[in-house]
Amino acid sequence: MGELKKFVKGHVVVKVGNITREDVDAIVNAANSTLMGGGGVDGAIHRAGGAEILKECKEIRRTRYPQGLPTGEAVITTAGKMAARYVIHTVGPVFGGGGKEKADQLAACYRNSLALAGKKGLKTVAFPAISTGIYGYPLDQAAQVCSKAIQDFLASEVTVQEVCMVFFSQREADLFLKNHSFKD
Ligand code: AR6
Repeated sequence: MGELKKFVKGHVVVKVGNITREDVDAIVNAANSTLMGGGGVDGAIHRAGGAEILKECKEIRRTRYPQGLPTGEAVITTAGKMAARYVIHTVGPVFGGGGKEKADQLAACYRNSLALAGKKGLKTVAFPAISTGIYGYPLDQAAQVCSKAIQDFLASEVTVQEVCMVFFSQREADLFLKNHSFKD
């Protein structure tokens, strides 16, 4: 399973795969505010990367976010044993009833994760479909929000060269490809 389609002059790649295997500068984790791990892609990332990730997350909690990482924010740790160099942890919104606030928070996850990558000088970043699993954000709606956030970011920043959207299944990738709002 591999690359399906490119957007934004080749700077965005949509693929099917397991994000823990992506050989990029940073993979993004759909975390929760505790940063202590969980199910879904969060659990997979902590398992694949090993204990070093949790150790750094605990330090981030202790020194910067004793109350937990707020929704929409992002922090960075090692990727431990994975091929990627870093994990960027972001907290997506719980969809609940939806609404503009949830869409703004989801866009902030992508924008703040990419800004952090840019600040670190990272060129390649891979995202899972944040909030669309356990947090219940419908993927068709999330596709519109995240593609706009990524395209807007790339229009104003030059460090990040490649953004991968990695879907766990072909069905999810197809739904994304039907609903994204990339303009080129
Ligand atoms: N590679 C790529 N995508 C994956 C992988 C993987 N290895 N595993 C799952 N997905 P979710 P959320 C997809 O539930 O909705 C955790 O407990 C999955 O198919 O992982 O943001 C956290 O600790 C879906 O499309 O994240 C939080 O408590 C997408 O990743 C909560 O879940 C996101 O699904 C966050 O929920």
